[in-house]
Amino acid sequence: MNEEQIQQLIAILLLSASLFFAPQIKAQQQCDPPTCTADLNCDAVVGTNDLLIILEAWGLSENGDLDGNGATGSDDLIILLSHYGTICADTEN
Ligand SMILES: [Ca+2]
Ligand SMILES: [Ca+2]
Repeated sequence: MNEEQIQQLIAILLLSASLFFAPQIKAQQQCDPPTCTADLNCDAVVGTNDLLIILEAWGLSENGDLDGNGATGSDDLIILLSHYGTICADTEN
């Protein structure tokens, strides 16, 4: 499987995931900058809502940009997945 096929597979998986989750969960507002890596909506957890932000921004905007290249794509998804489930420490303390 070459890189293009992998990207297409990822896109299909993302579309499936967004269709599955969209009726139940709407992406939350974003914070800038994130309080911890990949926590795009600053709810102190790296999870579904952060994934939705990436899905909505995929190829369209930098809203889900995690690697700082100015676009949202597979590299950002990989970063999010590597942190998925992380409970962020309270940065206020
Ligand atoms: Ca989050
Ligand atoms: Ca990026």
